[in-house]
Amino acid sequence: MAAPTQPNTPQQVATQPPPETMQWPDTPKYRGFFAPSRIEADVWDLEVEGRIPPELNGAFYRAAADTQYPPRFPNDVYINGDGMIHMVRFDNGHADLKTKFVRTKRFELERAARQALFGAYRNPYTDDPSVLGVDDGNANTSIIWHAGKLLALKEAALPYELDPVTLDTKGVHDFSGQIPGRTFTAHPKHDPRTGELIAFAYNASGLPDKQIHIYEIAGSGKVTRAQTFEVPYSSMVHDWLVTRDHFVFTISPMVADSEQLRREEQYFVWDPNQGTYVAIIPREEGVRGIKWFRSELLMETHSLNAWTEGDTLVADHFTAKSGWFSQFPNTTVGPLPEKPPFLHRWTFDLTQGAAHWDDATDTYRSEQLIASPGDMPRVDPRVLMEKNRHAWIGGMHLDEPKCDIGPMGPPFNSLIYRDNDTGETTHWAPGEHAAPEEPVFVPKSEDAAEGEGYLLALIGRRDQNRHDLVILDALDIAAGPIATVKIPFRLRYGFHGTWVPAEELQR
Ligand code: V55
Ligand code: FE
Repeated sequence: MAAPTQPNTPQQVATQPPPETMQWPDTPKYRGFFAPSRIEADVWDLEVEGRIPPELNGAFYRAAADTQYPPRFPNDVYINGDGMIHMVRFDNGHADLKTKFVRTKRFELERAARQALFGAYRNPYTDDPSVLGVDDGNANTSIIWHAGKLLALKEAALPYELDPVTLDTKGVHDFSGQIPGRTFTAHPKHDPRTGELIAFAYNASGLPDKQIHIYEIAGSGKVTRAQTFEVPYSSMVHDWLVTRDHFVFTISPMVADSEQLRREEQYFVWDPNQGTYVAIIPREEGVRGIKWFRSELLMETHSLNAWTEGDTLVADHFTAKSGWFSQFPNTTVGPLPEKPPFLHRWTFDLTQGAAHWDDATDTYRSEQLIASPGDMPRVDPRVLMEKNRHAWIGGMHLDEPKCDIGPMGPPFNSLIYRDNDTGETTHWAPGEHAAPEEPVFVPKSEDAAEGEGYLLALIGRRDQNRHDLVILDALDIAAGPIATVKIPFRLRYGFHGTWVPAEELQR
C-alpha cells in the first residue's frame, strides 16, 4: 500500500482549530478559473448572439461541485464539493439563468458553523464529531426529472428533490422508503418506451461493501423491482450500461476498503492486481441469470448506449486503461500514469460468460470508435437502450489546439459527433481559450426523427472568466452555434445535466 498523501486520524482532525480566515487552498483546483464561484444568481434575459429557436421551450439543468468552505484537507477531491445547480430556462426565444446551491444537510450545518465540518470524500472517520451520523450527500453530480420530480444526484448518498422553478431544496428523496440503502447512482437510465427509471446503488450501507442493488422504478415513482447481486470486491461503480434486455456492469479495481478508510482519508485506492470484470444481467430473468466476463485492466468512465440483438450485446462506452488518479491518486503499487478515456464498442456473445467471476474469461470483442480521447457522451434519449445512429461527446480533438488555460476541468477542446451508420465524425471547437462541458440533446419536437434537434453545451470561456451556453444543430455541429447564450460570470465547471420540456414543468 502506498503511503497516504495526508495521514490523519479522526482525533487529529477533530482537534483542528477552526480556520481564522476564509481562504482557498493554494492549489490549482482552487485558483483562477477553477476557484469556487459560489454565486447564487438570477439573470433575466441573458444576452444572446444569434437567435434561440422559438420551439426550444423548457429548462436546461446542470449539476456542479461548487465548494462552500475551504476543505478540511487541502488535497480534497474535487467531487467532494457542494452541489450547485445551474438552470437556463428557455421561453419563446428568451433565456433566463438561475443558479443555486442545494441545501443539503451538510451545506446547512457547514453554513451555520461558517466552516467545513465534513472531512474527506465519503470518509466519516474524518468528519467533525458534531456531524457524526449525519447524511453527507452533496447532490453535485447529476440532475434528472422523474415522476414529476427534479432530483439532484450523488452516488454516495440518496437524491435531493428540488423545486424545478425556484431550485429550492425540498429534502432527501428516498423513494418513499421503497429502497433500502443510503446511496443511489448518479447515472440511472430512463427507458424511453416505458417511462421507467432503471437505477442501481453500490456501497448502499454507507461504507464499502460488495453488494450492488438494481431498482426498476415506474413512471409513477413506484419501485416495481429491487434485486441485489455480489461483486468480487468493493469499488467505484460510477456508470453502467442498460439495453432493453440487459444490465451491464464494468467492475474495475478502484477499490474501497473499510480498514483503509480508518487509516487514511482516501476512499478509493487503485489495485491493478485485482483485474477488471464485467457482469451482464438479463433484465427479465434477473440476477439469477448473471454472466461474468473478464476484461483487460481498465475503468469505465461513462457509457454512451448499449443494445441487445439476439445473442449479441453491443456496449458503447468510454474506458481508460488506468484508474482516475487525478481524483484518487493512491495505488497499491506506487505512482502510475493516468490514461485518457476513449470510446470503445464491446461486443459480447451472450452464449458465453460464466455464472461466477472466478470462471470468467475474456471472450468479447473491443474496438475503438473515435480516434480522439473524450468522455461525457450523449445519444438522443428517445433511442436509449436500442441501436442509436447519432452520438455526441466532449472530446480532445487531435487536430485542434488544447485549451491553453488549464489544467483542471473537462480536458475537452471540442464537441464531436459520430454517425454510427458510416463511422464518420465531425466536430466543432470553441477556440483555444475555451473548453466545452457535457452536451445535452433536445429533440425538435416529440415526433422528430432520431437526432433531429439541438445540442446544448456550456462552454468555459476561460480567458474571459465566464461561460457561454451554445445551441448547435445536433446533426450539423460543424456549422457552429445557431445561438450563443452569454452568461456574464463564471460557473464552476460541472458534470451532468438534463433537459425538461416546458409541458413537463407545467404539469
Ligand atoms: C465521478 C463523479 C463523482 C463521484 C464519483 O465522474 C465519480 C465520476 C461528481 O462526483 O462522486
Ligand atoms: Fe458521471
